[in-house]
Amino acid sequence: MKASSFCRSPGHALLTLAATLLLGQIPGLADQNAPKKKLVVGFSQVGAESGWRTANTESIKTEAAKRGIDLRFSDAQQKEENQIKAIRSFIAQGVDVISFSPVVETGFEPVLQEAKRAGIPVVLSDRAVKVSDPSLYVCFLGSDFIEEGRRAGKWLADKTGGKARIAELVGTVGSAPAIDRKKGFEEVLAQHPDMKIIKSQSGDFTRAKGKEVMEAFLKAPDAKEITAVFAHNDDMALGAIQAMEEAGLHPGKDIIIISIDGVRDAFKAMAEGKLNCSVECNPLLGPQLFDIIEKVAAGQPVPKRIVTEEGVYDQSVAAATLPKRQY
Ligand code: GYE
Repeated sequence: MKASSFCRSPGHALLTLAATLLLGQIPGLADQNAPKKKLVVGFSQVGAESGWRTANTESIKTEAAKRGIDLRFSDAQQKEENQIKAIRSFIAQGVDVISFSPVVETGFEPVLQEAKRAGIPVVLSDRAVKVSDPSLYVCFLGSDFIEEGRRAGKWLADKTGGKARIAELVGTVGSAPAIDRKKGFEEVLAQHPDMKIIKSQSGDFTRAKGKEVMEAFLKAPDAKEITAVFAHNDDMALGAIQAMEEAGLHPGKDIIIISIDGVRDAFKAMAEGKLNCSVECNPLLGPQLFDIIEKVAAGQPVPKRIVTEEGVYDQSVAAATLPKRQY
């Protein structure tokens, strides 16, 4: 039978047309064969300052690709103004969801209001913002940085019997992890009168600046008093280790070093006896982040805060754990 023989009369043709229009009203029937619209997500990343960040970026990009998401990725090079520009451009592009890892906690309120006015939901990844209106973002996925600071403090108190003169390498000034890790660490110190921070300076979460700051600490007249280093991330600790070695010291022995993140290079340094402990901060947020983003895009409810699960590793387990480490 020829295809044309289906529409023999004008009446039949009208009926066919009506049926087609009707089916078009029933969701899921008419567009079954139409290509699914890709979810468009704008993501503004902090930068590429550390091993943690590299692993985090990789996790986000891989997961987006796996799910067929159109990811518009932008690197802010650790500058808040670059992030604000990126978010504005995502709004102009009309993306479905915006996600970002804020360099610092404050200053994002106006641009978040713009996103809200444009009806684009925002999901925070890794770091938090301080805003007066919590409806400016739908969900914050990330670690409990205060708890990480506490874990570092407790480990150091145990290791040193509650006696330490500490040099602190602080993360990016004004960032959630720097503020909260210091807070948690100092909470523990408050219970140990013989544990004191005698030096504290920002190394901006990078290896190069961690090294620079440690060099300056080691040149100070009271350098010999330092018995421990608390670095807010592994990269700064690894920089500090270089500085100590260049100054003829034995990192991990002459000075006890504890840091946060638990990246592969930290495990290597622990296995070599140079770093004493690393508190875990999991960067592999991609799968959880896109679970949240897909729910948000589908209009489903998500919790306001999702905390990632993490542990503490020291030299006693470093060599055994290293081969299994994903980042
Ligand atoms: O610890 C550090 C990175 O925000 C948790 O940022 C993150 C921190 C991480 O530069 O290495």
